[in-house]
Amino acid sequence: MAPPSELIEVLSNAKRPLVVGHVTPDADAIASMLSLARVLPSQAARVALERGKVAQKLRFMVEMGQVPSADAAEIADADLVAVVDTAGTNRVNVEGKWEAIAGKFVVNIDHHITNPDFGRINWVVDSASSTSELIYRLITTAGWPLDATTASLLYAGIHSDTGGFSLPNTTADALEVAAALVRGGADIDMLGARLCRSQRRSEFDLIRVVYHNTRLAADGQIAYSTLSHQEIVSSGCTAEDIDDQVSIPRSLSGVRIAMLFSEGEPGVIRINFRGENGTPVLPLAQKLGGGGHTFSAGARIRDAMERVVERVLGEATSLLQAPSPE
Ligand SMILES: [Mn+2]
Repeated sequence: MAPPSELIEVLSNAKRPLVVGHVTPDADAIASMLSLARVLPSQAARVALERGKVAQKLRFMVEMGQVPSADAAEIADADLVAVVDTAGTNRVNVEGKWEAIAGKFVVNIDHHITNPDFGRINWVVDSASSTSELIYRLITTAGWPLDATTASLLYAGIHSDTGGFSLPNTTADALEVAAALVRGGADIDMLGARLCRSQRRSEFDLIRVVYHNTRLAADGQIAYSTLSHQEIVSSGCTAEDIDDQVSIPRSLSGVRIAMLFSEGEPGVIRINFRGENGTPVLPLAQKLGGGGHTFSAGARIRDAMERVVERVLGEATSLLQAPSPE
C-alpha cells in the first residue's frame, strides 16, 4: 500500500494546495486534512474546514491543527486539491461543492471501498483502517516532518475509525502505525480524555434520547434509534454532532444491523448503518443511494421520518433473510 510516487511529486510541488474532506467531518477526516496540510512543503496550504461546522467534541482537533481555513479567494486560487477520506464527489465538503474544485488538479486519498477514483491521481486503499493511516504512510514515504501535534491528530483519526481499536479494521498495520505515532509524540492521555471522556451536557442529553428511542426488530437482530430535528435542537446539538451515536443500538447483544435515523436538516433523514457479526451493510446503503464501507455505511433520504424508518426496516429485514452471497 505504498503511495504512488506521482502523488508525492504533485503534493510536493503544489504552490497553493487546498485539502478537502467530507461533509459532517469525523475525526478521521479532520485528522487527515489537518495533518496533510501541516506536512506539505508549501506554507500556503489551506484546509476547507470551518470550525463552526465541526462537531463540538472534535473542535479541539481544529484548534490543535492550526491550519487556516481557506476563504473563497483561496479556494478559487488553489493549484492542487487533495480530497481525503471522501467516498464520492457528492460528499465533498467545500464551499461551492464539487463544482468549485472539479476543474482543478484533484488527488484522491481514501479508504472507502465505494470510492469511484474521481481524482487525477487516486490512492484508495480499502484495506486501510483509516485515511489517517494512509496519511502516516504518505508522510514517512515522502520524508515529510512528523511532529507531536501531527502524530496526535493521526492517532485520533485511527482511534476513531477503529472504534477505539475494537473493530475488525484494527489490523496489525493499523496498530503498528498507532505505535509509531505514540513514539512520535501522540498524547494518548489527552486524546483519550477528549475523545472518550469529555461529553458536553448537550451530547449527553442527545444520547439519552438515542437510548430512549432505541427499538428492536427481526427478533433483536436489528436495533435502531431515531433523532428528530426537534430532539436534536432541544438537546442543544446540531447535525454536525451526530455520527457515532449509532454505537448505542449497536451495543446490544445479538444485533446484526444497527441503524441511526437522524433528521439534522428538517425533512432529510440521514441513516448510519453498522453491521455486526460479519453482516455487510454496504448493500443496504447502496440500495438507498448511499455508500461507505462494508460494515459501516450511510445514506440520506428526503422524506418523513416514519416513512423512511418503515422502508429501511423492510430493506434491512429482507437483507437478513436473503441467503448470504458466499
Ligand atoms: Mn475514514
